[in-house]
Formats: sequence, structure tokens, C-alpha cells
Amino acid sequence: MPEEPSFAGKQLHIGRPNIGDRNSLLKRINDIIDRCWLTNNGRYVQEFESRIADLLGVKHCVAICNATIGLEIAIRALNLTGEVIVPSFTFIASAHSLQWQQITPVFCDIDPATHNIDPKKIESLITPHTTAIMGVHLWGRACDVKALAEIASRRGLKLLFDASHAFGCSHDGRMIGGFGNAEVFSFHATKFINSLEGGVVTTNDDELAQKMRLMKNFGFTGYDCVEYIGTNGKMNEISAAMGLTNLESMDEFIQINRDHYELYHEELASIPGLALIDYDINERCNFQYIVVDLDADTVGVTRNAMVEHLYRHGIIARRYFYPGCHRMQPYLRSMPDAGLHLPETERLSERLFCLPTGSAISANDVRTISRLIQNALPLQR
Ligand code: T4K
Repeated sequence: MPEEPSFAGKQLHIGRPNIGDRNSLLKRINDIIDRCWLTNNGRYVQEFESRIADLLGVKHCVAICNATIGLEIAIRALNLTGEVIVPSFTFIASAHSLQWQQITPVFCDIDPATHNIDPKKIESLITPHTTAIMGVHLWGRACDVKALAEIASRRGLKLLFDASHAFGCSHDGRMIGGFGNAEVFSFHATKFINSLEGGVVTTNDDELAQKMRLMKNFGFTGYDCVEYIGTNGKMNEISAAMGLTNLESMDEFIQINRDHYELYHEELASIPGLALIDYDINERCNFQYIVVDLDADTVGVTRNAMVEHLYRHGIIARRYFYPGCHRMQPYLRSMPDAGLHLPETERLSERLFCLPTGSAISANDVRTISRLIQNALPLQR
């Protein structure tokens, strides 16, 4: 039996933050402290917004304290009500951002080839209460934007994208950020570019951008004057400093992710029944998720057993996005049979898991994790 690799107590987590140049970050933080301007549309937030708008080629970039609040603000600014069609195979925030505002998420199945919302399944879910479609560019791979835009325009629906995974990615040669009515990105600590917590909403719609700017600041249009119901969705200066610092290392982070992705590919290629999802290298990709599709019948080990095996050896892999939003509350209670209409969501949520990547791990770590996976296979023992 091959020797089990050992990390001697060391744990390798998925989601370990990438952290750019520490001195640049500290310089910015010192400047923030010296100038005594900590939040409320400060200099670094403005610089962060304009850097991102330039990078994505969009007119407006509105910085927000996190993507969940960004989605909520975009949803409210777009006047969405009633029902919104959204995939269930996503992080729970996509659904909660709707339900939080008494909008019912109507779960749509995904295309097994892309893991994104399946445009062919949308029309039958549209009712007189439907006001929008929310696509999620899962793993940074773009939804079928053209098909979704066509349905939205023909059926008079708004189109919003949860682009939390897709910063730095393109679709049909255009950076994700300018599609639909608006797109929302996450810069949570676990994303390949982080601002500690944070997000942005991007749009080419002047009026929508202005409304979202007011809404993230309580609806204030000036001192003592409020125009809309607003909330506090502001990004603070230290988050923006972190975001700006990490943006300076963006190419390096993508290269590290890509190298790890290719190495995992090479190391795991010979295992029948186990495959990494593909990225279209003709597009810009951030390669931030190493997503493994495990067919238990062929591999001889279930996905859950594999993840447990990795855990026991200090590898914190995750079953993103098990079990699907429709199997979590309050959705399971309110629509217990939703799974009947979501066969691909149910199937894939039993098969997929994500492995550690990013600047916190080395090529050697990738080889060791791959060896651990091979050691879990019954025929190798
Ligand atoms: N839409 C989609 C499609 C999303 O994926 C997300 C977020 C959102 C919307 C909402 O975006 P935000 O509102 O968060 O901006 C994590 C992240 O917390 C979450 O932001 C992310 N998606 C999701 C995919 O992953 P959990 O529940 O897995 O987090 P947690 O705390 O278990 O952390 C994951 C791993 O990361 C851990 O093993 C440890 C590691 N980690 C985490 C943090 C925070 C670190 O090593 N250092 C850290 O500072 O959701």
C-alpha cells in the first residue's frame, strides 16, 4: 500500500485568502489613519470603483460592503417583486437576497455542461408574478447570456447576474460586468481578489447606478434629505485599501490559480470517473475554483467519502454547493417537492467538490492532495 502523505498537523483549506503586497497595504492603511477618513465614500473606495470600472469596461461601479447586500440593493433598485427565476445550484446568498425582500426565488435547473441556469428550462417557470431572471456565473464560467437576454427582453423581465465568482472573467471577449441590467461581484476573503469583506455592483445604466448609490447610503441625497428607503451598504476604506492592493497582484494570483489547475489536471487525469471542470481558455478566466466531478460508480468511492478522507488528512475540501438552495430552509419547507424539477441540480450536488488552490498552497501541496485522492481509490490500495 502506498504511504499516505502527511502534512504533520498542517491543514490546507479551500478559501485561504490571497494577500497582495503587505507594505503597500500597510502604507494605504497608515494613510487612512493619518487622514482620519475611514468610510462614507472615501478616497480609496472611489479609486477602487474607478479601477474596476476601467478593468471591466463598464460605466458604473458601485462599491458595497459585501455581495449579498449588493444583490439586495440591485434587486430593490430594479423594483423586483413577486417571483424571480434563479438557479438552486448556487451559494445560498443568491436565493436569500430575494427572499429577504419577500420575493420568491423560483428555482430553475442547471445545464449539466456549464452548471449554470438552463435557459431551456426558464420559460415554463414564468408566471404573471415573475419580474426577473437572476443568472449566476458559477465558478466564473459565464451563463448563456445571449439566451437569457433574449428571454428577458421577449417576456419583459429584468436580467440580473450574480457574478460573485466571475471577477476578471470574460464572455464572448467582453469582460463580465456589463451584461444584463446589473452584475454583482464578491470580494469576500475567500474570493481570489478580496477586500476582506466587500463587493461591487456594475452597470451601464446611469439611473440605476445613481439609485444604488443613494440606496447604499440610507437614501440620502444631501445633508438631512432622504429620497429612497436605503440601507447601509457602504464599503469602508480599509476594505478598499485591501481590494486595491490585491488588484495589483491580480495577474499573479490568476497565474498561480491556473498553474494549480493545470497541475491538478495532470495529476488526476488518469483516474477514470473523476474529472475537473473545464475552463474556456479562449476567454479570460480566474481559475479560482478547482471543481471535481466524481462519479461514484466508476471511482468506487462516494464523493462524501472522498471529502471525509481528505478531511482526515487535513485537506479542507468543500462540497460546493451541496445540497442546493431548495434543500435548505426556508425553501425546503415552502417547496418540499422542488427537487422533482431539478434533476441536474440534485445529481451534481451529490458529485461535485472543490479543492484548495490559491497563493496559500504550493505545487507540492497540489501533488500531495492529488496523491491523497489516488490513495482513496479502492483499486490503488
Ligand atoms: N453569490 C455567490 C454565488 C457566492 O458564492 C457568494 C459567496 C455570494 C453570492 C455572497 O458573497 P458575499 O456576501 O460573501 O460577498 C464561503 C464564503 O463565505 C462566501 O463568501 C462564498 N460565496 C462561498 C462560496 O464560500 P462558506 O460558508 O464556505 O465560508 P467558510 O467560513 O466556511 O470559509 C470557507 C473556507 O475558507 C474555510 O475552510 C476557511 C477558509 N477561510 C475563510 C475565511 C473567511 C480562510 O482561510 N480565511 C478566512 O478569512 O462560504
